Amino acid sequence: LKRVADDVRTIPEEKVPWFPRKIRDLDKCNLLITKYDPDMDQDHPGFSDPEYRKRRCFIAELAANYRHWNDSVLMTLLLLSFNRREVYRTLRTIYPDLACRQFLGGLQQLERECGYGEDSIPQLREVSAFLREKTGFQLRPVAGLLSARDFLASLAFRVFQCTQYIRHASAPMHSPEPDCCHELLGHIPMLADKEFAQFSQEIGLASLGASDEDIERLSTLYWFTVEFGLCKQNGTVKAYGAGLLSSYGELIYALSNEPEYKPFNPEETAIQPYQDQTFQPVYFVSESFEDAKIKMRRYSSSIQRPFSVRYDPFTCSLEVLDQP
Ligand code: HBI
Ligand code: FE
Repeated sequence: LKRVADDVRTIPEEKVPWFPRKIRDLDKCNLLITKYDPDMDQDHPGFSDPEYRKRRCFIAELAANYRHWNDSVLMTLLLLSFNRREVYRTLRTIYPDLACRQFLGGLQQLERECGYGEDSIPQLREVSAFLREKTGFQLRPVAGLLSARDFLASLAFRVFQCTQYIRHASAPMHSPEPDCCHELLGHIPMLADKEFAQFSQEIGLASLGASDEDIERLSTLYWFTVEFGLCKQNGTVKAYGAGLLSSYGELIYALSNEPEYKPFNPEETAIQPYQDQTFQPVYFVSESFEDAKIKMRRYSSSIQRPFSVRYDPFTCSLEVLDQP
Protein backbone atom coordinates (compact mmCIF):
# COMPACT_ATOMS: atom_id res chain seq x y z
CA LEU A 1 0.00 0.00 0.00
CA LYS A 2 1.56 3.23 -1.16
CA ARG A 3 0.52 6.27 0.82
CA VAL A 4 0.36 9.57 -0.99
CA ALA A 5 0.44 12.96 0.69
CA ASP A 6 -2.95 14.64 0.23
CA ASP A 7 -1.45 17.61 -1.62
CA VAL A 8 0.03 15.45 -4.39
CA ARG A 9 -3.08 13.41 -5.09
CA THR A 10 -3.81 13.84 -8.78
CA ILE A 11 -7.53 13.32 -8.43
CA PRO A 12 -9.21 14.67 -5.31
CA GLU A 13 -11.21 12.09 -3.38
CA GLU A 14 -14.43 14.11 -3.73
CA LYS A 15 -14.39 13.55 -7.49
CA VAL A 16 -14.91 9.81 -7.04
CA PRO A 17 -18.61 8.92 -7.08
CA TRP A 18 -19.86 7.23 -3.90
CA PHE A 19 -19.81 3.46 -3.94
CA PRO A 20 -20.75 0.72 -1.45
CA ARG A 21 -17.89 -0.58 0.73
CA LYS A 22 -19.74 -3.37 2.50
CA ILE A 23 -22.61 -5.61 1.52
CA ARG A 24 -25.06 -3.80 3.82
CA ASP A 25 -24.39 -0.58 1.84
CA LEU A 26 -26.36 -2.15 -1.02
CA ASP A 27 -29.46 -0.97 0.88
CA LYS A 28 -28.52 2.45 -0.57
CA CYS A 29 -28.12 1.21 -4.15
CA ASN A 30 -31.77 1.67 -4.97
CA LEU A 31 -32.13 4.18 -7.80
CA LEU A 32 -34.93 2.87 -10.02
CA ILE A 33 -35.35 3.69 -13.71
CA THR A 34 -39.11 3.78 -14.27
CA LYS A 35 -39.38 4.32 -18.02
CA TYR A 36 -40.49 0.70 -18.78
CA ASP A 37 -42.62 0.06 -15.71
CA PRO A 38 -46.39 -0.47 -16.08
CA ASP A 39 -47.25 2.93 -14.59
CA MET A 40 -44.99 4.91 -16.93
CA ASP A 41 -44.76 3.02 -20.21
CA GLN A 42 -47.94 3.23 -22.33
CA ASP A 43 -46.81 0.24 -24.40
CA HIS A 44 -46.38 -1.97 -21.31
CA PRO A 45 -48.79 -4.96 -21.61
CA GLY A 46 -50.06 -4.18 -18.09
CA PHE A 47 -50.51 -0.40 -18.61
CA SER A 48 -54.30 -0.57 -18.92
CA ASP A 49 -54.80 -3.27 -16.29
CA PRO A 50 -55.40 -1.53 -12.93
CA GLU A 51 -55.35 -4.83 -11.02
CA TYR A 52 -51.90 -5.66 -12.37
CA ARG A 53 -50.60 -2.20 -11.56
CA LYS A 54 -51.97 -2.33 -8.04
CA ARG A 55 -50.36 -5.70 -7.40
CA ARG A 56 -47.08 -4.43 -8.80
CA CYS A 57 -47.17 -1.49 -6.36
CA PHE A 58 -47.57 -3.93 -3.51
CA ILE A 59 -44.60 -6.00 -4.72
CA ALA A 60 -42.51 -2.86 -5.29
CA GLU A 61 -43.09 -1.82 -1.70
CA LEU A 62 -41.78 -5.16 -0.41
CA ALA A 63 -38.58 -4.70 -2.38
CA ALA A 64 -38.21 -1.10 -1.22
CA ASN A 65 -38.51 -2.17 2.42
CA TYR A 66 -35.97 -4.99 2.09
CA ARG A 67 -32.83 -4.57 4.16
CA HIS A 68 -29.71 -6.64 3.95
CA TRP A 69 -30.25 -8.46 7.27
CA ASN A 70 -33.85 -9.36 6.53
CA ASP A 71 -34.68 -11.87 3.83
CA SER A 72 -38.34 -12.34 4.74
CA VAL A 73 -39.57 -10.67 1.55
CA LEU A 74 -37.37 -12.67 -0.78
CA MET A 75 -40.01 -14.60 -2.62
CA THR A 76 -41.44 -15.09 -6.05
CA LEU A 77 -44.71 -13.21 -5.96
CA LEU A 78 -46.64 -14.47 -8.90
CA LEU A 79 -49.58 -12.64 -10.34
CA LEU A 80 -50.75 -15.60 -12.34
CA SER A 81 -48.70 -18.73 -12.57
CA PHE A 82 -50.14 -20.11 -15.80
CA ASN A 83 -48.17 -17.80 -18.05
CA ARG A 84 -44.96 -18.87 -16.41
CA ARG A 85 -45.77 -22.48 -17.30
CA GLU A 86 -46.17 -21.52 -20.95
CA VAL A 87 -42.88 -19.59 -20.93
CA TYR A 88 -41.06 -22.50 -19.31
CA ARG A 89 -42.43 -25.14 -21.66
CA THR A 90 -41.78 -23.12 -24.79
CA LEU A 91 -38.21 -22.18 -23.94
CA ARG A 92 -37.26 -25.54 -22.45
CA THR A 93 -37.76 -27.29 -25.81
CA ILE A 94 -35.13 -25.21 -27.61
CA TYR A 95 -32.46 -25.01 -24.88
CA PRO A 96 -30.74 -28.33 -25.65
CA ASP A 97 -29.83 -27.11 -29.15
CA LEU A 98 -29.14 -23.45 -28.51
CA ALA A 99 -27.92 -22.90 -24.93
CA CYS A 100 -24.31 -23.28 -23.81
CA ARG A 101 -23.39 -26.30 -21.69
CA GLN A 102 -22.93 -24.27 -18.48
CA PHE A 103 -26.51 -23.07 -18.77
CA LEU A 104 -27.86 -26.57 -19.39
CA GLY A 105 -25.88 -27.92 -16.43
CA GLY A 106 -27.20 -25.16 -14.14
CA LEU A 107 -30.78 -25.65 -15.31
CA GLN A 108 -30.64 -29.41 -14.70
CA GLN A 109 -29.39 -28.83 -11.17
CA LEU A 110 -32.15 -26.31 -10.57
CA GLU A 111 -34.72 -28.79 -11.82
CA ARG A 112 -33.35 -31.50 -9.53
CA GLU A 113 -32.61 -29.43 -6.44
CA CYS A 114 -34.64 -26.26 -6.56
CA GLY A 115 -38.15 -26.96 -7.79
CA TYR A 116 -37.67 -25.71 -11.35
CA GLY A 117 -40.23 -27.20 -13.71
CA GLU A 118 -43.34 -26.52 -15.73
CA ASP A 119 -45.67 -26.99 -12.81
CA SER A 120 -43.69 -25.82 -9.85
CA ILE A 121 -42.75 -22.33 -8.84
CA PRO A 122 -39.35 -21.83 -7.26
CA GLN A 123 -39.18 -19.42 -4.34
CA LEU A 124 -36.41 -16.86 -4.58
CA ARG A 125 -35.27 -17.65 -1.04
CA GLU A 126 -34.55 -21.24 -2.09
CA VAL A 127 -32.93 -20.11 -5.32
CA SER A 128 -30.74 -17.70 -3.37
CA ALA A 129 -29.67 -20.49 -0.98
CA PHE A 130 -28.94 -22.72 -3.98
CA LEU A 131 -26.73 -20.10 -5.62
CA ARG A 132 -24.87 -19.44 -2.38
CA GLU A 133 -23.87 -23.07 -2.27
CA LYS A 134 -22.74 -23.13 -5.89
CA THR A 135 -20.94 -19.84 -6.37
CA GLY A 136 -21.56 -17.60 -3.37
CA PHE A 137 -24.02 -15.44 -5.31
CA GLN A 138 -27.15 -14.36 -3.46
CA LEU A 139 -30.34 -12.60 -4.49
CA ARG A 140 -31.92 -9.44 -3.20
CA PRO A 141 -35.31 -8.22 -4.36
CA VAL A 142 -35.66 -5.16 -6.57
CA ALA A 143 -38.83 -3.43 -7.76
CA GLY A 144 -37.75 -2.96 -11.39
CA LEU A 145 -34.96 -1.67 -13.58
CA LEU A 146 -32.13 -0.21 -11.47
CA SER A 147 -29.64 2.44 -12.52
CA ALA A 148 -26.62 0.83 -14.20
CA ARG A 149 -24.32 2.10 -11.43
CA ASP A 150 -26.36 0.55 -8.61
CA PHE A 151 -26.98 -2.66 -10.52
CA LEU A 152 -23.31 -3.19 -11.37
CA ALA A 153 -22.16 -2.28 -7.83
CA SER A 154 -24.22 -5.16 -6.42
CA LEU A 155 -22.42 -7.64 -8.65
CA ALA A 156 -19.14 -6.65 -6.96
CA PHE A 157 -20.54 -8.29 -3.79
CA ARG A 158 -21.92 -11.31 -5.65
CA VAL A 159 -25.41 -9.96 -5.08
CA PHE A 160 -27.88 -10.25 -7.93
CA GLN A 161 -30.76 -7.76 -7.87
CA CYS A 162 -33.75 -9.90 -8.75
CA THR A 163 -37.27 -8.82 -9.68
CA GLN A 164 -40.11 -10.68 -7.92
CA TYR A 165 -43.04 -9.89 -10.21
CA ILE A 166 -44.07 -11.67 -13.37
CA ARG A 167 -44.89 -10.28 -16.81
CA HIS A 168 -48.48 -9.49 -17.75
CA ALA A 169 -50.60 -12.50 -18.71
CA SER A 170 -51.58 -10.92 -22.04
CA ALA A 171 -47.99 -11.16 -23.33
CA PRO A 172 -46.44 -14.37 -21.94
CA MET A 173 -43.55 -14.34 -24.40
CA HIS A 174 -42.58 -10.70 -24.05
CA SER A 175 -41.71 -8.23 -21.31
CA PRO A 176 -40.34 -4.70 -21.79
CA GLU A 177 -38.63 -4.84 -18.36
CA PRO A 178 -36.87 -7.59 -16.45
CA ASP A 179 -39.32 -9.93 -14.67
CA CYS A 180 -38.89 -13.17 -12.70
CA CYS A 181 -39.09 -15.31 -15.88
CA HIS A 182 -36.10 -13.42 -17.24
CA GLU A 183 -34.20 -13.74 -13.94
CA LEU A 184 -35.07 -17.37 -13.17
CA LEU A 185 -34.64 -18.74 -16.68
CA GLY A 186 -32.04 -16.35 -18.09
CA HIS A 187 -29.73 -15.36 -15.26
CA ILE A 188 -29.93 -17.91 -12.44
CA PRO A 189 -28.67 -21.02 -14.30
CA MET A 190 -25.62 -19.05 -15.49
CA LEU A 191 -24.88 -17.64 -12.02
CA ALA A 192 -24.53 -21.24 -10.80
CA ASP A 193 -21.36 -21.55 -12.92
CA LYS A 194 -18.16 -20.62 -11.07
CA GLU A 195 -16.33 -19.10 -14.01
CA PHE A 196 -19.33 -17.03 -15.08
CA ALA A 197 -19.97 -15.90 -11.49
CA GLN A 198 -16.43 -14.61 -11.31
CA PHE A 199 -16.78 -12.85 -14.67
CA SER A 200 -19.94 -11.12 -13.38
CA GLN A 201 -18.33 -10.05 -10.10
CA GLU A 202 -15.33 -8.60 -11.92
CA ILE A 203 -17.50 -6.34 -14.09
CA GLY A 204 -19.06 -5.18 -10.81
CA LEU A 205 -15.70 -4.50 -9.17
CA ALA A 206 -14.55 -2.52 -12.21
CA SER A 207 -17.63 -0.28 -11.93
CA LEU A 208 -17.08 0.92 -8.35
CA GLY A 209 -16.36 4.63 -8.23
CA ALA A 210 -15.97 4.74 -12.03
CA SER A 211 -16.88 7.85 -14.04
CA ASP A 212 -20.29 8.07 -15.74
CA GLU A 213 -18.59 7.43 -19.10
CA ASP A 214 -16.91 4.28 -17.80
CA ILE A 215 -20.21 3.09 -16.29
CA GLU A 216 -21.80 3.57 -19.71
CA ARG A 217 -19.11 1.45 -21.36
CA LEU A 218 -19.22 -1.26 -18.68
CA SER A 219 -22.97 -1.35 -18.96
CA THR A 220 -22.67 -1.85 -22.73
CA LEU A 221 -20.18 -4.66 -22.12
CA TYR A 222 -22.61 -6.20 -19.64
CA TRP A 223 -25.33 -5.93 -22.27
CA PHE A 224 -23.39 -7.75 -24.99
CA THR A 225 -22.06 -10.46 -22.65
CA VAL A 226 -24.26 -11.24 -19.64
CA GLU A 227 -27.47 -10.28 -21.47
CA PHE A 228 -26.85 -11.09 -25.15
CA GLY A 229 -23.57 -12.98 -25.26
CA LEU A 230 -22.76 -15.91 -27.54
CA CYS A 231 -19.82 -18.29 -27.19
CA LYS A 232 -18.16 -21.03 -29.16
CA GLN A 233 -18.46 -24.61 -27.91
CA ASN A 234 -17.16 -27.62 -29.81
CA GLY A 235 -17.10 -25.65 -33.02
CA THR A 236 -20.67 -24.30 -32.81
CA VAL A 237 -22.01 -21.04 -31.47
CA LYS A 238 -24.24 -21.22 -28.35
CA ALA A 239 -26.05 -18.67 -26.23
CA TYR A 240 -25.09 -17.69 -22.68
CA GLY A 241 -26.76 -14.26 -22.44
CA ALA A 242 -29.84 -14.07 -20.18
CA GLY A 243 -31.73 -11.76 -22.54
CA LEU A 244 -31.47 -14.47 -25.20
CA LEU A 245 -32.15 -17.42 -22.91
CA SER A 246 -35.38 -15.84 -21.70
CA SER A 247 -36.69 -14.83 -25.13
CA TYR A 248 -37.88 -17.56 -27.49
CA GLY A 249 -37.93 -15.28 -30.54
CA GLU A 250 -34.57 -13.63 -30.04
CA LEU A 251 -32.81 -16.87 -29.04
CA ILE A 252 -33.80 -18.46 -32.36
CA TYR A 253 -33.00 -15.28 -34.27
CA ALA A 254 -29.57 -14.82 -32.64
CA LEU A 255 -28.50 -18.33 -33.64
CA SER A 256 -29.89 -18.12 -37.19
CA ASN A 257 -27.94 -16.85 -40.19
CA GLU A 258 -29.54 -13.41 -40.03
CA PRO A 259 -27.65 -11.29 -37.48
CA GLU A 260 -24.08 -10.12 -37.76
CA TYR A 261 -21.47 -11.75 -35.49
CA LYS A 262 -18.33 -10.04 -34.25
CA PRO A 263 -15.60 -11.51 -32.06
CA PHE A 264 -15.85 -10.31 -28.45
CA ASN A 265 -13.30 -7.60 -27.94
CA PRO A 266 -13.99 -5.27 -24.99
CA GLU A 267 -12.56 -2.11 -26.60
CA GLU A 268 -14.89 -2.48 -29.57
CA THR A 269 -17.85 -4.05 -27.76
CA ALA A 270 -17.91 -1.28 -25.12
CA ILE A 271 -18.81 1.37 -27.71
CA GLN A 272 -21.27 -0.61 -29.85
CA PRO A 273 -24.72 1.07 -29.79
CA TYR A 274 -27.45 -1.31 -28.59
CA GLN A 275 -31.18 -1.92 -28.84
CA ASP A 276 -33.48 -2.45 -25.89
CA GLN A 277 -36.71 -2.41 -27.88
CA THR A 278 -36.13 -4.96 -30.65
CA PHE A 279 -33.65 -7.73 -31.50
CA GLN A 280 -29.96 -6.83 -31.59
CA PRO A 281 -28.48 -6.19 -35.04
CA VAL A 282 -25.11 -7.57 -33.91
CA TYR A 283 -23.92 -10.15 -31.37
CA PHE A 284 -20.46 -10.67 -29.94
CA VAL A 285 -19.01 -14.19 -29.83
CA SER A 286 -16.50 -15.21 -27.14
CA GLU A 287 -14.02 -18.04 -27.65
CA SER A 288 -14.81 -19.28 -24.11
CA PHE A 289 -15.66 -17.82 -20.68
CA GLU A 290 -12.01 -18.10 -19.77
CA ASP A 291 -11.07 -16.03 -22.81
CA ALA A 292 -13.82 -13.46 -22.16
CA LYS A 293 -12.66 -13.14 -18.56
CA ILE A 294 -9.03 -12.53 -19.51
CA LYS A 295 -9.99 -9.91 -22.10
CA MET A 296 -12.40 -8.26 -19.69
CA ARG A 297 -9.70 -8.13 -17.00
CA ARG A 298 -7.30 -6.43 -19.35
CA TYR A 299 -9.99 -3.91 -20.27
CA SER A 300 -10.93 -3.26 -16.61
CA SER A 301 -7.34 -2.61 -15.63
CA SER A 302 -7.21 0.14 -18.26
CA ILE A 303 -10.01 2.08 -16.51
CA GLN A 304 -8.50 5.06 -14.70
CA ARG A 305 -9.32 5.20 -11.00
CA PRO A 306 -7.25 6.83 -8.24
CA PHE A 307 -7.53 3.65 -6.12
CA SER A 308 -7.82 -0.09 -6.49
CA VAL A 309 -10.29 -2.46 -4.85
CA ARG A 310 -10.05 -5.96 -3.51
CA TYR A 311 -13.02 -7.98 -2.32
CA ASP A 312 -12.75 -9.74 1.01
CA PRO A 313 -15.19 -12.68 0.90
CA PHE A 314 -14.91 -13.32 4.67
CA THR A 315 -16.36 -9.95 5.62
CA CYS A 316 -18.21 -9.29 2.34
CA SER A 317 -16.52 -5.92 2.14
CA LEU A 318 -14.00 -4.07 0.01
CA GLU A 319 -10.46 -3.17 0.73
CA VAL A 320 -9.76 0.11 -1.00
CA LEU A 321 -6.12 0.87 -1.67
CA ASP A 322 -4.78 4.28 -2.66
CA GLN A 323 -2.98 4.34 -5.94
CA PRO A 324 -1.04 7.42 -6.98
N1 HBI B 1 -31.80 -3.53 -13.27
N2 HBI B 1 -33.26 -4.85 -12.08
C1 HBI B 1 -32.36 -4.73 -13.05
N3 HBI B 1 -32.02 -5.80 -13.80
C2 HBI B 1 -31.10 -5.72 -14.79
O1 HBI B 1 -30.80 -6.74 -15.44
C3 HBI B 1 -30.50 -4.48 -15.04
C4 HBI B 1 -30.88 -3.38 -14.26
N4 HBI B 1 -30.33 -2.18 -14.50
C5 HBI B 1 -29.32 -1.99 -15.51
C6 HBI B 1 -29.00 -3.21 -16.27
N5 HBI B 1 -29.57 -4.33 -16.02
C7 HBI B 1 -28.06 -3.29 -17.42
O2 HBI B 1 -28.69 -2.85 -18.59
C8 HBI B 1 -26.76 -2.58 -17.34
O3 HBI B 1 -26.99 -1.21 -17.47
C9 HBI B 1 -25.93 -2.89 -16.15
FE1 FE C 1 -31.10 -9.23 -17.14
